[in-house]
Amino acid sequence: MASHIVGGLRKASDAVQQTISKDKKVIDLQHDMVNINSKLPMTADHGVKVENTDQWLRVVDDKHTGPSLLEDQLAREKITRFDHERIPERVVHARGTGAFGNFKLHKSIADLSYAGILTDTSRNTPVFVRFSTVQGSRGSADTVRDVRGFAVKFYTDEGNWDIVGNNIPVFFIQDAIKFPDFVHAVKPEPHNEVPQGQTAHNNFWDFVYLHPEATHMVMWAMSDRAIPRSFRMMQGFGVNTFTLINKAGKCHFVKFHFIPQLGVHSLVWDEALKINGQDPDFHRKDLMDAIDNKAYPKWDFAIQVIPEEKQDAFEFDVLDATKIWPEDLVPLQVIGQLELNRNVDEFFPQTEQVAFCTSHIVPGIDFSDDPLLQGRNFSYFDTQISRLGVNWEELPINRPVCPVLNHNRDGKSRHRITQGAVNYWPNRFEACPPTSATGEAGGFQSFPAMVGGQKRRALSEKFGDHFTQPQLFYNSLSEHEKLHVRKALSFELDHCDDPTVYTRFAGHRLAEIDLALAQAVAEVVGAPVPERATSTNPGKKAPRLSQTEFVPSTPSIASRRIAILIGDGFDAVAFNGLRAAILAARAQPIVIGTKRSRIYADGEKAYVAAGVGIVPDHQLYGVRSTLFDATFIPGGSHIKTLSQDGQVRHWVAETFGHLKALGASGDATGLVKESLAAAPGLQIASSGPIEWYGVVTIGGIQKPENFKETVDIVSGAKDF
Ligand code: HDE
Repeated sequence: MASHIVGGLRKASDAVQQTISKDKKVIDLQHDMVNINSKLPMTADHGVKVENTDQWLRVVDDKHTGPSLLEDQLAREKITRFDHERIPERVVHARGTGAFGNFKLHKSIADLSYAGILTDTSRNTPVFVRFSTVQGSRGSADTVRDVRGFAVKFYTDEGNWDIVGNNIPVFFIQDAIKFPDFVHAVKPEPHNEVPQGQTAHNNFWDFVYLHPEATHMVMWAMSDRAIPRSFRMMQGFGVNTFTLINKAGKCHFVKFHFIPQLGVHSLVWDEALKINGQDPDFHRKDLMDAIDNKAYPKWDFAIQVIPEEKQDAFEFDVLDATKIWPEDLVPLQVIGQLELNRNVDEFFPQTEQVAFCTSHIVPGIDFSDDPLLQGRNFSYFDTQISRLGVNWEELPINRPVCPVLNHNRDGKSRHRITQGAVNYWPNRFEACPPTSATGEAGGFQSFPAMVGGQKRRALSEKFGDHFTQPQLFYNSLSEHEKLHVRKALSFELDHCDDPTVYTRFAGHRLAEIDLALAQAVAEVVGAPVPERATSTNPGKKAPRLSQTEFVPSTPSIASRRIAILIGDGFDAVAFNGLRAAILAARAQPIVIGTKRSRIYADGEKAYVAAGVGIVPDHQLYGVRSTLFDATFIPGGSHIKTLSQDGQVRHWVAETFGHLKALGASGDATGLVKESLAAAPGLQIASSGPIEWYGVVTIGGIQKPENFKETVDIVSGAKDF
């Protein structure tokens, strides 16, 4: 991976650079920036220059031994500051990474909302986006099976608007009051703090069995969506139902969507497990690398809209966050584009201190009675106080780009200095008036919804339908996605050692969704195999629930990582040709050598003095095939060395097993053939006539004798 010595600002392309240099948030943040490379002398926090930061002040004898003095205020400052470096990590979504970018509206929706950001197509709104996992702590691995957070802060001219979304369109629970129970159950268990970064444990599966409403989200979490290839290749969903209010005072229900222009792609589970150990920072590095390499990730921004009077027109409740609005019933309208184009300058003050709130909306957008959203609107503001202090909105990353002025004062770490003698309203100076007092336009006005009824702890009847949509989701998956769900469930329940837990979920709950699925999982995890379905599945499907339907309009390998394996004696023509082609396609060729010292092509030794040859990016034992999207091995005399190396053979077989493109030229085709012939994972049942899927060779290749004519591309990964 490329190193990240500088932030993305200096590396951005000219066009993006121009946009960035006018970006209001960039300008705003510059007020708080200092450059450690400025060669200015070191000072203490109170500004005095520091003479020595290496030795504590001591009373020493002639051998220079003796006690340290508490008097050393500089040493004490250094240690004290260090002692207090940590703040509480987020109670959920602790592990994450962020980047800056902008949002451009393509199509005004003035008929639906009067929000400036949704009507003014000339604006370029700065954004900060933070992606995260949910369960693990700050130091957990990136590629765990988990939901991914997709939180967007739009710094709009009218104030900050936060969409605090996920990469899965539904949630585990329907009522916010259940959130502490849910999070306690999913997090490491209280008696032993195990497991880290996984839902594969008794308490999670116990909870989701006891909450049938969680079944829909569980099906998504067991699908490939929960192991994305990259943050750049996943959808973002606002999940909750918000409302849009137009100038005429009409209200529409709305759901927000981000659709990646690169398409939706995932790892296979075996890859994800291995990458956890091989490169726990895989996703954050992927995002930083893409931005550094100017492959700026982009998402279409889309909305689904339901007019207020159609609230009861569907078989699901439009306020239920465990339900999607199927796209055949409520089509998506693409109205804008989100782009990320600048890496952070420093992780802590930006990515760690950014704080999102679902309650941060701007005029023209409003809440709905979605009971999950209502609770979230309380929880986010509250949690920031415990993480960052009551003045958290003054922190540079959180403060809006429009003026902020009010009578909220004081509190820990107050930063701003407000001049003037009053801090209340009304006041004799009429200082800092609300817009209701001046008649000025633009003040936030809540939608005057009619409400009435009894005070009760209740949800509408439609909230009680827990299985129609999980069935819809599962029915809509392709065969290989279904297989992956089955394997994921089998993995997770295998990690539950309490028979009550895996027996109930596998034998009963899954039979509400799909009998064959329940039977297969129950058998493999050792639960009684159910004989009949516990709910009828009418076989209904909906569009775009399978991620295979998210293919980019122009397929591209841009930003993909392609390994080229070489040793001394590689074929320079094949190597150069392929590397040039990879670069031309704006992908990243990454050279993996038998060593990270200079490697020479066939016949090149004579030129050693002239410094030809190539210094690889990595040596073979420093990385693994799992960290690359494809592999190419050029022919040449190096094949003699490579083919004797078990690591190379494993690399080839693993690449194939993980369904990645594998290229070979000349003598390398023999190496590929032998490595694949020896791989046990390929001896698998077939589901279609796809032989040598993804293998491209120049110079001919014979099928190994024991190789099945038809290879199930999905199960290629079976034994890895
Ligand atoms: Fe969150 N959630 N959440 N959540 N959530 C937090 O806020 C909460 C929910 C989501 O990158 C916390 O700042 C409640 C749904 C993201 O900083 C906390 C409920 C969705 C992030 C909190 C939910 C999310 C959070 C912890 C149920 C998808 C990370 C730290 C009623 C739409 C944001 C923090 C970031 C973080 C509460 C459910 C997404 C405790 C009470 C549904 C992406 O306030």
